[in-house]
Formats: sequence, structure tokens, C-alpha cells
Amino acid sequence: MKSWKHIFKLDPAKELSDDEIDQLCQSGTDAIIIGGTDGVTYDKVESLLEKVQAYALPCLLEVSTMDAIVPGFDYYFIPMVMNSTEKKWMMDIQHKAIKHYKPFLDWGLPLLVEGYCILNEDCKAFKKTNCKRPDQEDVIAYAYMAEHFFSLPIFYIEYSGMYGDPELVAQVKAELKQTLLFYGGGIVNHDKAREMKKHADVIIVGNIIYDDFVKALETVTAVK
Ligand code: 1GP
Repeated sequence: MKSWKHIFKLDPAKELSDDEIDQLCQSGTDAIIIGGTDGVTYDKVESLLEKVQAYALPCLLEVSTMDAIVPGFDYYFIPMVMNSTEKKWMMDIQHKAIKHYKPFLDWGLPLLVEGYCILNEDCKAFKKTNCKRPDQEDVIAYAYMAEHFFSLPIFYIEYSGMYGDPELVAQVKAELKQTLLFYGGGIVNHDKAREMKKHADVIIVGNIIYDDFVKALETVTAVK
């Protein structure tokens, strides 16, 4: 994972043809995340996983609901929303899930916790998790906590649907030594992919897959 640069995030609630899935998986991206905020069901996740599993590419589930934890993924990403105003999104839903799935964890289910910092006030995840918009110093402090308090493998700057501030991403990157920096949001073309990848360890590309497929593929070649 330390060498990864680019990940496509596929939303199980949205449609892709088999040919599009083939192109995404053969594009040179480093991994596929399956995850979304609304309309994520067990059957939709399972059906998408089956298609992606045909390729020699790591496939990760970003867990957003306990009802759709499908077995067979290479990793399970567990978001902890650090700038939520509710403890629920930082600790309680994860605690509930661990209680429920403890036997599977004892068998070695590969979990990775992502410290999320959500910065786009208009995105669904910001509203759903009752986030507070952090300023620059707040974000840097969250990154510090992700690495030094919680030893998280991943700190995720999330601007879903909106292109973020590359300077802020650069400042966060300068704080992190062990924790990987993921950046997602508004990467809709070659130039934005290249600019954000200068600072983040890994860029995550989502919406543009569904809005302009050719441009989505260009984000891979931009960083490879
Ligand atoms: C969403 O960070 C990802 O969780 C990607 O964002 O959909 O804006 O590319 P976009």
C-alpha cells in the first residue's frame, strides 16, 4: 500500500457496464475501493465485488453500513470521522460493528482505520456525520492526532465533489511521517490529479467515473 498512488472509488449504488469496469481495472490504478454514502446494499456490494475480483487488483470495502459487510475483500477500510461533532461517528458505530463481527476479526479480517477529515460542507458525508468545518490549524492538528495519538495507517482529506486546497494538503503531508495521506475530492482531470498527487500519497477518484469516463481514466496516467 505504501507504493500506491491512485485509487478509483466505485459507488455500489451507481451503474457501470462490464466494459467500463474492465477499463477501470486495467487502467493502471493501484486499487479499487467500493464505498458510498447512500443506497449501499449487500447485494449491490457483492455484485460489484464479484466483477472486480476477476482482476489482479486489490479490492477494498469502505464500510459505511453494517448491513453491507460482504466477505472476500482484500481490506476493510473503517472510517473514523475526526471532525464530526458526534462521538457516534468517531467511535460508537465502530464499537458496535466490532462487537458484532468480533469472531471474524479473530479469524484475521484485514481492517484498516482511516482518520477522515471532511472539508466540503455541501457533501453528503459532511451533513450525515454532522461535521464542523475545521480551519487549517484544526486540520493539521487532526493529522497530528491521527499519527501520534491513534497511530492510524491512513489520514483521509475528504472534499468529495469539490476540489480542495493543494496548499493545505501540502501542509498536512509535511506533518505526517508514518500515516499515509489520502486525498479525495474533485479530481476530474489530468491536471488536478497531477497537482494533488504532488502532495498526497494517494489520490482517490470517484464522481468523474460517472460524469466523464475518459477523463477519469486520464487521472491514472497523470500520476503514473
Ligand atoms: C469520495 O474522496 C472520494 O469519497 C472522491 O471524491 O467523488 O469528488 O472524486 P470525488
